[in-house]
Amino acid sequence: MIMENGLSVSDLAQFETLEQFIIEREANFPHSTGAFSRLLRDLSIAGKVVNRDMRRAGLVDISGTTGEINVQGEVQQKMDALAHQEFVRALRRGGECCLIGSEEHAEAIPLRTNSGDSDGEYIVLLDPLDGSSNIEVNVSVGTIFSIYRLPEEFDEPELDAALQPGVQQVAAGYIVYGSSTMLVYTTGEGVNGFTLDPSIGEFLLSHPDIKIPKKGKQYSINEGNYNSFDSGLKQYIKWMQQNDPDTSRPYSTRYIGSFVADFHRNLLKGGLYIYPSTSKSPDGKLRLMYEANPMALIVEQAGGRASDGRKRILDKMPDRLHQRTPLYIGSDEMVKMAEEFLSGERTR
Ligand code: AHM
Ligand code: MG
Repeated sequence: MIMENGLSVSDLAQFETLEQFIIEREANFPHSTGAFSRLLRDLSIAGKVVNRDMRRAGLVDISGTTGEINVQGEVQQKMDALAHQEFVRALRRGGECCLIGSEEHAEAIPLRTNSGDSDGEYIVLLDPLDGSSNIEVNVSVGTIFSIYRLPEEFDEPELDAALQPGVQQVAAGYIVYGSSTMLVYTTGEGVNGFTLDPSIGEFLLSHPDIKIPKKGKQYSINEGNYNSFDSGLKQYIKWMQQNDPDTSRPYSTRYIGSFVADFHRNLLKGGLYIYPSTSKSPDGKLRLMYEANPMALIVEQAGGRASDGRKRILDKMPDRLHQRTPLYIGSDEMVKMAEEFLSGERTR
């Protein structure tokens, strides 16, 4: 039988669903309670809801701004607010999460109440919709999530429980709403990517065990800010632009302005994404806890590297939920070379 999308039922049967994959992995841990699997299921369900809403943006009144300014001082898009609500709702309903930190909410959101509506042991930090100003112009956007366990010393979930370095993440992932919708995640044992088949509403394993090439030929940075980059970074950019066929230079610039989309492309093809400190944003623009850390865990699990230019992202000790960090992330050799230029060890 041929389905609407041209795939036959037997084609689809070749693919493992996200749910099957999670259950199989869980079976490797004999004492697992299934809570973590249910948490991932809740996140994937929210992702499907956001995906559905986004596919109708432009037809129904969900694109454009809410007129509010979010905690970052940025204009909040209606889809930002909607995506935040969908993830909070799914996590609250699912019961496995005790604390949420979201880009769209100033404070951490505890899910345990006096009525004890959740005994969840997991903390989820997320950017519900990254790059959302791109929705109006039909460019890919994404959700990024980071998962920690509630440390034993905390009886009740509170912000301090979430302020753990990225190396303590138990899992991290993103959903890219692009020409197709993909969920990519890691639990610290490699990285796997699942493509949403809209005809059956399931994420199917399409990219098993993703590895990022050691070096690439593309770099992603907002070069409009060039004048405020530090001199090491300017030298590195000039190096990437030089003509040298032996090292495949000049490299190409690819910058969508949607971190998840830029990261996803670089992960599959090799490349480097940079959001450095600039005079306007001395600490960089991206947020450590729900943008840099989860992507850093994914990139390292795929064989790549993530740093703030000097230090490994995953080792940074956070002091607040919405903390920013400069970010150099992608192919191992490209990030290392950036660090060499920034330290002055290399000038050309
Ligand atoms: P957001 O979380 O408010 O959407 O901001 C993050 C976005 C990233 O997706 C993107 O890479 C970056 O901001 C683009 O910033 P700029 O326009 O300064 O280049
Ligand atoms: Mg963001």
